Amino acid sequence: MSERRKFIKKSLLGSALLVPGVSTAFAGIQKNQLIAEKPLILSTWNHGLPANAAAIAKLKETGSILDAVETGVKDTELDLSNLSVGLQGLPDREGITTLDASIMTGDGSCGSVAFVRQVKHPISLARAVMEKTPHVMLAGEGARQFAIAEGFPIEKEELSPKAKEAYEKWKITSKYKPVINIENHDTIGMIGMDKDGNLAGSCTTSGLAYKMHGRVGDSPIIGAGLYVDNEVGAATATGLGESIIRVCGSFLIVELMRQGRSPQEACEEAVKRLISKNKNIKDIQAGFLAMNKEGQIGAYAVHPGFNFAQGTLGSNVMVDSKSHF
Ligand code: SD4
Repeated sequence: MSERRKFIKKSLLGSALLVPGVSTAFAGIQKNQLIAEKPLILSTWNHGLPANAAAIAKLKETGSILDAVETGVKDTELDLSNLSVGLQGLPDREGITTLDASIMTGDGSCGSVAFVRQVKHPISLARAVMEKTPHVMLAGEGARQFAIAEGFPIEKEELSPKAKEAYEKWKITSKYKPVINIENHDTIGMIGMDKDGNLAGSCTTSGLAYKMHGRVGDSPIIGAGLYVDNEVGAATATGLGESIIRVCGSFLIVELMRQGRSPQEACEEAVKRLISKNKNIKDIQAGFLAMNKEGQIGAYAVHPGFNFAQGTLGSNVMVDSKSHF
């Protein structure tokens, strides 16, 4: 691409980014055209805006993209209004909130925790698994024991007032049916690149509301909810975890980018694959978010309603994703 075309594309994007907090129409930007500046942080859904801001502040402070993606999603883990992330999230069928999280850097280092209880920052526990154990994933009571050994505070096990109220209501019928963009809409997946092109990502969730006790979604599964490779790019996922695991969604996107697809094309192909492998697609929402090493961005979902926050040093805006239906 000529330098002039690159400049025009950057300018177009720049003008979209000048209005903080204003949603831009991603649909208007052609495939392959979205080139953002570095550093770049992308994260899923509206809570991505404050999360991106926390990530960017951390990046400015330490210069570490790993620190940035950990700190960014910690903000969401503490957000009491978010009922799909952190200990305030909606519980499983038994009334117990269990958390899943993963973290990864572009050199292949990764860590995750699944089905963990009483830990306020599962993302930091996932980072500790990555940095302090020979393993990639710890689950359930073992993950909690590791948290205790590492000095993480263990929280009292009680539902937040909002979650308790919702759970009591749910118990009246006790029916579980994932509802598009209502129940499945709040996980945070964050991917970021520093000014030198080093990548990292994080993903954290309380999973699906009223899931079976022991259910683990895509978010802590490296390759499903998150995948990062410094040679290519990064991807993360949100939505019905079972549908995402079936196609190894985030890994699939990174591999498609490795073969030359743009992040947008890769996200669209992954959604197509997901649709082909899942029955009752009208009841399933899933969305993917990706970037490549050049700073090109992709986002695509099964149904309308998915959005993401795009942050750079100078701006932080919401962008609407396109969808298959
Ligand atoms: C899960 N993928 O546990 C998560 C849920 C989610 O936005 O993404 N909600 O299946």
